[in-house]
This record gives sequence, structure tokens and C-alpha cells, in this order.
Amino acid sequence: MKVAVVGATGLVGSEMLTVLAERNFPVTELIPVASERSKGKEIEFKGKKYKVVTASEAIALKPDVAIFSAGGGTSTEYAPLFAEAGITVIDNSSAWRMDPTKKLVVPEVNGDVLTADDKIIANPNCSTIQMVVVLKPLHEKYKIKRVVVSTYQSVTGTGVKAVDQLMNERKGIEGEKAYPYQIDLNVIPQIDVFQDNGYTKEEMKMILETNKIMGDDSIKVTATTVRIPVIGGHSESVNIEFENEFDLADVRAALEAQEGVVVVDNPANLEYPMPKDAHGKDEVFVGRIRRDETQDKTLNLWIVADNLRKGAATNAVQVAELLHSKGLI
Ligand code: A2P
Ligand code: 11C
Repeated sequence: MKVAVVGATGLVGSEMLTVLAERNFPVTELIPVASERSKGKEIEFKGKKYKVVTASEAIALKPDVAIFSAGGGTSTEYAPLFAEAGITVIDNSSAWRMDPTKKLVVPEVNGDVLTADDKIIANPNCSTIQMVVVLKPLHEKYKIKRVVVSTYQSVTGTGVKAVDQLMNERKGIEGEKAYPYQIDLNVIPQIDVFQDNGYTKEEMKMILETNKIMGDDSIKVTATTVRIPVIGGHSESVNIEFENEFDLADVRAALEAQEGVVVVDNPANLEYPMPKDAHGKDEVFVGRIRRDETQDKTLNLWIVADNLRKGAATNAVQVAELLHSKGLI
């Protein structure tokens, strides 16, 4: 399989290379793609060195699949050009997610929607992915009516500049700022830009993408997304109201049986998921599973995942694995 990674020099792109190697995706030739600035730079993959090329050059090299994480602008411009050249695109940007003609895929949740006609496939937002993997088995069993989610998101979701801001602030060094405020020793209740309804774009992504992936617009979702001075992953406090009554032991069993989910929930031993433990892992971790005692048929839980892994690179590579196993690439 000839695989192009568009944005290979970026934070998510380099994680994609790690995940492709770790999961032994059958890469016969890697085509690392970045901007004109990085052209010719060498990238090492599985002990071999590959030269970075531009997006136009990559099309001419005819990869079987191209995984994009180079920002919405690059995806909007180049994904259609790759697709027209017969190259299947898996796109990690938000450019195509809500396009009704494009599939938005988390393999464990709705991998069955993929067909041979899908040439540009969208990878959801990180905070959405880790939540829907957990919601899926619970929706099947008890039918979800409403979800109230608050997030605690890692600075890696913003990119290298934000990681540098946090580290510089920690060391007392002046530098470039990714956020309008100090992030170290602080919490910023804004992720992405504000919309007319008072919600941020990140909050609207969690709402709209969840409905699309779950294939059910009747699920009501409300979200507050928050940036915290953490690196290893995103955390989410999630309150879920069901149509039907549940049993806590059955909820736990359903989550334990869910592919891609690991239950870490043992309060007696102070065991619960934390971003420092999720860092570098492909799974979604869930804990603090308990009844909301203020309302019937309602559950509280805590979800943590590495946003650069399952929230981005791992999910994209899993989509590629699924396409490959279905013979679609
Ligand atoms: P470059 O390193 O040459 O700027 P991040 O998300 O960490 O900011 O990374 C963005 C990634 O997208 C980088 O690999 C960057 O390459 C790449 N990129 C930016 N613009 C383009 C473009 N026009 N074509 C291909 N890759 C691009
Ligand atoms: C964050 N969720 O943590 C964002 C990053 O739509 O893929 C990913 C944005 C996206 O800041």
C-alpha cells in the first residue's frame, strides 16, 4: 500500500507515522507531504528515510490512500484533487465533516457506513470521537435521550505553539502565545471561536458530529469545552439520560465488551482514568461510572483518551485499516 501522509511534519501527522508503524499497516511506500517550506526534508519511517514532497507532487506519485492532517484550508483545496486522481482521502480536518455527501467515521461506531463510493472520508473531532465510542453500546442498550458534557482538553489539541506556550510559561520564558490568556495555572473556558448562539465551534462540533456519527438526530447533546494546562489527553465529564432503566453492573459489562474501550473504575483503590495514563495509548478509558441520584435513568461517567491518538491519528489509521480489510483501497 502506497500511503501519503499530508501534514507529516505536524503534531498529528507525526503521530500518524508512529501509529502506522506501530499497528503494522502494510505500507510499501510512504509519501510524506508538507508545505513548500519543508520540501526535501527527510522523514524516517520504519528505519527508512523518505523525502518530504508537496501536495501536488504527491498526487503525481499516485498513492492508494492519503491521510490528511494539514488544516482545513489544505484539505478543502487538495482533498478533491486527490480524490479526482483516484486516491482515497481520510481527512482529519473539519472541512468535510458535516458535508451530507461525506461519511464521518469512527470504525467501532459506524464503520459499516463505508462503501466503494466514499473517496473523501472525514475523521471526527477528537473530543467527539472519545465520547461516541462510549455512547454507542449504551445507546444500543438503553436509548440515549440527552447528553450533558464538560471537557478538560489538552493543549496538544491546539498544536505545537500551545505546547510551547505552556512550557514557556512554566519556565518563566516569554514567547509566542497560542491562547489569548495564560494557560499554565489557569483554565480557559473557550475552545475555538464563538458562534452567534454563544457556544464555541468546538462545542458545536461535539453536538453536530455526535448526531451524525450515531446516525440519530434525536439524541440531544449540550457541551461546555474547556482548555486546561495538560498534555496527555482530553478528559470529559459526561451525564447521560436514557429512555430506559439501566442496571449499573450491566452498564459496566456493556462498556467492558465495547471494542476500543477500557474500563478503569475502582474507587476503593483510587483507580480512574487520567490523561497522564492515557498518553500514547490507542484506547478510550472510562471510569467514575455511577448513577445520577438527582434524576431517574441517568448516568454519570468520566472519559479520557489521548486526543492525538484515538482522537486523531489512531482513528484515521483505523479507517484506513477498515477500508483495506473491506478491499476498498
Ligand atoms: P509544514 O511543516 O511544512 O508547515 P500542525 O497541525 O502541527 O500545525 O501541522 C500542520 C501540518 O500541515 C504541517 O505538517 C505543515 O507542513 C502541513 N501543511 C501546512 N500547509 C500545507 C500545504 N499547503 N500543503 C501540505 N501540507 C501543509
Ligand atoms: C482541540 N478539538 O482540542 C480541538 C482540536 O476539529 O479536529 C481538533 C480540531 C478538529 O483544540
